[in-house]
Amino acid sequence: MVKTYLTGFILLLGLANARAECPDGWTIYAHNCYLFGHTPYSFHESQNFCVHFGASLVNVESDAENTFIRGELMTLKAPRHWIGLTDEVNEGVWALYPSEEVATFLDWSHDPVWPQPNDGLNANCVAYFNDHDYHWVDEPCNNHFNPICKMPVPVNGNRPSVVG
Ligand SMILES: [Ca+2]
Repeated sequence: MVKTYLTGFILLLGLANARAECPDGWTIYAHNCYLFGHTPYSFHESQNFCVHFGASLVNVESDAENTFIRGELMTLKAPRHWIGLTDEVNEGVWALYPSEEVATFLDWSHDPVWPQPNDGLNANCVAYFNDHDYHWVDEPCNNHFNPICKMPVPVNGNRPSVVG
């Protein structure tokens, strides 16, 4: 009897976990899944890469989320990664991509030699740079960096929620 309950409990735990899981290779943080791409693409190719998975280039929306991403990049010793932020539409107005909402959180590099953003009309897309302590740098959108994709944790609607 006890064993039956225990088995049921473990099964229930397994299903509960399955309901809040990211696909293999993705990292969960605060109800979202993140993919740190290993292949460099242009900014727009990076967005296509993310859309292929039902995701989008990451919109970094808070200090906490930024701290999470920077920690992951430092752990991975990753080089340079695009995020979903651009001033392609209005130079100097940094908007989330693709929504075009003006960003309320920014984390430009305060590098003493190359403070960011610093390239005006030549650089309309934004990336984390390892050589800027994983803060943000404006870059030409055709440069090739790895994508960071973000999507809500998938809901497994076809799985039973409770096991009797
Ligand atoms: Ca610009």
